[in-house]
Amino acid sequence: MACNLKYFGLVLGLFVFGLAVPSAIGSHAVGGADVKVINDNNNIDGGTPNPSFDANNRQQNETSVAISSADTDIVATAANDYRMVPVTGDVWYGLYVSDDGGSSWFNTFVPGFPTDTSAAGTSSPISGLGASGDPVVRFDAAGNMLAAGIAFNRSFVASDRPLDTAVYVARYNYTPGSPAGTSTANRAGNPPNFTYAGTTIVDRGAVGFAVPGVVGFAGLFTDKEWMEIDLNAPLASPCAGSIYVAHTNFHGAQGSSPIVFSRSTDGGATFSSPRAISTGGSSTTQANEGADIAVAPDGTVYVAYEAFSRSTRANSINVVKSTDCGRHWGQPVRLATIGTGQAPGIAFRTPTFAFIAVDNTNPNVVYVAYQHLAGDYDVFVQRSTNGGQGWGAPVQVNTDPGAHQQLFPTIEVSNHALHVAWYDTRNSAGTANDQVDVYYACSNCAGNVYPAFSHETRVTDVSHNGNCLLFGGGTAGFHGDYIELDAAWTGANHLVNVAWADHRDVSPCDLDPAPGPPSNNTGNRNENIYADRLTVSP
Ligand SMILES: [Ca+2]
Ligand SMILES: [Ca+2]
Ligand SMILES: [Ca+2]
Ligand SMILES: [Ca+2]
Repeated sequence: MACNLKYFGLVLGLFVFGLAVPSAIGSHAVGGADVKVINDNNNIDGGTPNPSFDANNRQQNETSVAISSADTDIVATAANDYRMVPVTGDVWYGLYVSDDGGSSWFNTFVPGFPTDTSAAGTSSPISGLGASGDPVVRFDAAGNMLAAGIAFNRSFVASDRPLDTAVYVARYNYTPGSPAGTSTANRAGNPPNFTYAGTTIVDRGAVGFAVPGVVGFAGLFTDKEWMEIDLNAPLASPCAGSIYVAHTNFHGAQGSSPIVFSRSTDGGATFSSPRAISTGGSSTTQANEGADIAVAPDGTVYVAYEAFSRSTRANSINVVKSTDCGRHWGQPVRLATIGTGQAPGIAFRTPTFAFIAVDNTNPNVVYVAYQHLAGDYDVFVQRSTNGGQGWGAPVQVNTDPGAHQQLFPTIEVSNHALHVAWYDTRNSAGTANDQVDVYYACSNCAGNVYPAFSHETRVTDVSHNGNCLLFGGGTAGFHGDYIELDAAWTGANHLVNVAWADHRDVSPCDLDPAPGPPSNNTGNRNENIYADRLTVSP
């Protein structure tokens, strides 16, 4: 996201554990041609942008992905979308929906963007806020779509905007057969098969990014939520249908930053008051970020997050657990001490988040993924087989013949198989790390049993230069802070949908850190979202 609050904890920690070695077994995962998700203008000046059309060829990054549990042909992704910057001056929440498994994509926005004068827009509780992003998209068991994000005002303005930072969830009812709506610069059309049904504030604060005399920012900034929905049948989980949101509340640039948790038991109409879940136990830390949620097949809720200490400079990955639908939480369990910091050779920031998934066949088998810096970054997974109390040794998922960067892991489980994808600079020349690809591997698939992982599959058809300076007027790199995959089991194979930010359409790629060139409409800021669907054998 465009704010710079997510990675205060850029310190080096100790790395004390041994590593298992991935195995290499024959082909098992087959990707398709990369599909361009963004409806842009192929680097031609195309006039007026709107939620359906990136006419000015601007940036999109930071992807979430979900496959509908009602119909695996329906896939959603979402991103920070800068297409309206020439009109509104800031980023908004781009929502992209496919009804053919990811072969084609409808583009729209969550309502409420600054020029949205529709009834849906003006009645939204985030109407009046200048920016929105940090997208997460999910489907409930009936196929309804939920879109979680943050919204805020970037500049310090006081009395006219009493609410200027929020975590929210927008709901789209599944309406099979309903046509795609029409978007203009003043309204966002409905995705095909969905009908927008309102937005609810989960948490709110007030923040000033440029308060006189204050370093960093003042106030409460509600940052980077993640969302999961309990998709279990009512007989399997007492919490079936619950919607869970976890996010980080930054209290000033130097204050505490607990992970807080909220739940909805009415389909997103209302949420419980957010409560801190990350500050207990003997290894308590007041500074946390990067939370992810997983729901077990019995309804147990797990949250993983990164903790960092301003006094000891140690960063760690931690997990907390609730067995009563998020009402009460156990003490945090620390499973890894990690190295963090800016990835060498990479111009975009590389913050560390934690990611968690639960085996759908066993509620006590839990996986956590993270990136660890020891000279270069690699992607690691750890597993618990006793409900998160004890954790096995870290397993390095990626091979790394050239000591390049492996970053931004994303994990999910389908039918006992663990799927992992990440950004990878292994195809850069020599010691450079400028060429970015997406790679994929799995465990408990294709004859591999954890801790063995499959051979790695290159998802991207072409590499892209991740170091293009697309932000700050041509002075700064930014590539989003995460990517995501989702997986579904068909009865014969796993379907794995991945989406990522990509610079292949950026022309020319600005590598000069001096200011400029100014943004044009013909491609020098044309970062886009691309996606692929892999078919993976059991
Ligand atoms: Ca591909
Ligand atoms: Ca590496
Ligand atoms: Ca420049
Ligand atoms: Ca674009």
